[in-house]
Amino acid sequence: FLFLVFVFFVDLLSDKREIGDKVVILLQFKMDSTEASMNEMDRSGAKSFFQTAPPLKNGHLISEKLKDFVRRNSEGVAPRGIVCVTSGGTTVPLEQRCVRYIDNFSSGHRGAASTEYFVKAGYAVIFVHRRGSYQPYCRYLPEDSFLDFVQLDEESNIQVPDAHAATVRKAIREYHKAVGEGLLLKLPFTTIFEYLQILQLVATSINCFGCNSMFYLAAAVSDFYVPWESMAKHKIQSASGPLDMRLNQVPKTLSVLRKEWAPAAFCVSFKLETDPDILTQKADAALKKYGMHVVVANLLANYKEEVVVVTQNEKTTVRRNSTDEDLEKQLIGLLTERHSDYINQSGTQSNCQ
Ligand code: PAZ
Repeated sequence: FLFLVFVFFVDLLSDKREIGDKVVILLQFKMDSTEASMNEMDRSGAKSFFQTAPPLKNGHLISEKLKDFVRRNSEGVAPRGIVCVTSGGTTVPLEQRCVRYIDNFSSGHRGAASTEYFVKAGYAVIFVHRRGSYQPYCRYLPEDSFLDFVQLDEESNIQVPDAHAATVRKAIREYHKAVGEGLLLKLPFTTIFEYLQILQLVATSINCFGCNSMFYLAAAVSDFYVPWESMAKHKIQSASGPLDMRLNQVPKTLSVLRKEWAPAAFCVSFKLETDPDILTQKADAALKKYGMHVVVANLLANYKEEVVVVTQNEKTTVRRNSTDEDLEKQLIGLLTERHSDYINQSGTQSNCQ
């Protein structure tokens, strides 16, 4: 009888384990297939987005500029770090001959300030920015007219008033140094169509830098758009009454960037929210979903004062110490450290010849 109970017990255990294994395998399969189908959806979504987007007007020129910039910064013995900083908001045109558009909140100040600190840290920077947004080294523009910074003397020579002299001198010096040393390439965009096509060109151009490349994606990118082929050709008329419009979802190109365009690059994306209760959970989700190395989480209410740097292992709050200081100084300090750790752990090398 005891022997029979023992046999039954062993049988039960092995069954359980088998059932357990089956469940694990099943769950694992479900996760893999969901992830795979999501990646496939992102990939095919991106493909059809690019196929139907109006082609870049100056795509050839941008490619040439990128080629030149990559060549210049990959010469020399020690590999230089290269970073693509995206900055400002993308627009979604509602008409092909665009009179109206949907915009995204971003002045471009964060991207402009960050670019300065990346250059200071020795990086070559590709500054992909919204036309008319804040620019590195002259962040006091465009809000303040440059005419406030100059005056004419008795002989009509242009002078900078003493009150602004130190700021302007520093800006001129640092800007010309960055440009003179070939460390800054500026590429402007306005629409979501331009932005994503430029991002793809940049990513595939700097892929040869391997782990020495970084993406710092601070731009506020549209989530919804009107596909070009279904967009009104001319100005939408108001006489026909209220406007009903269906917006498609913009494909999630972050995972395509990570997996296909620049798989060895160190990727930092930003997450802006208005509800503090969901901020870090959304950042965690973006980290996993798109395979980002870092997500910088910020709230609309205080994004100039504080951000949370989220990685797989840490959540570090970065606060600016005073209103005279840029938060980006500390933020870029932290990110360049994390990038160095990544380079040390990663095996990939620059291969731009
Ligand atoms: O450009 P800016 O300095 O006015 O603002 C920066 C920011 C808030 C747009 C940026 O920190 C950010 O969160 N970008 C990502 C926005 C998004 O989640 O789409």
